[in-house]
Amino acid sequence: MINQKIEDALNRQINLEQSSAQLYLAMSAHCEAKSFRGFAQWLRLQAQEETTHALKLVTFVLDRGGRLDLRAIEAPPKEFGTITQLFEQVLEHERKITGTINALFECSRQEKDFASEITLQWYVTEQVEEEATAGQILDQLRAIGEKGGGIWYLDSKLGKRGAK
Ligand code: OFO
Repeated sequence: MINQKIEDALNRQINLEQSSAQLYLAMSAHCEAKSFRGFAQWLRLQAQEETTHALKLVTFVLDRGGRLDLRAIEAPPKEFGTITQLFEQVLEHERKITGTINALFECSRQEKDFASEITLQWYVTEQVEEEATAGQILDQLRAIGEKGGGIWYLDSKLGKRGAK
């Protein structure tokens, strides 16, 4: 069984993961429209990963006898500025998600819901990787700038990302 407070919090996180997928898909389309197909591919895979994050939580809620409470997904922005500005938004978004995951982890600890705590450990670790990766891409973009050939090299490098 799962208590109501944890069930509600997990359902909110499921919605956030799906909003993340929506956001990254919109960002991917933005890059594609500027012919940056590598960044677009990287973000599309990121969107797929976010859907996987949502589905893992869906399975967990249902396995615990909880009720899935799906809500409307917030529409993402249509404009993201330059590629560097876009990745600033990726990093900012991941930091926000880290905050919600940490709050959820703390809540399961307070409620002595050990199964949730163990499941959420994976998300805590994943957020370290997500922030580090977004931060590295942003550092590289800031170092090479957007005017020379460096950005096209980075674009082709990120386009080689494979699905996890
Ligand atoms: Fe981008 O991370 Fe999900 O949880």
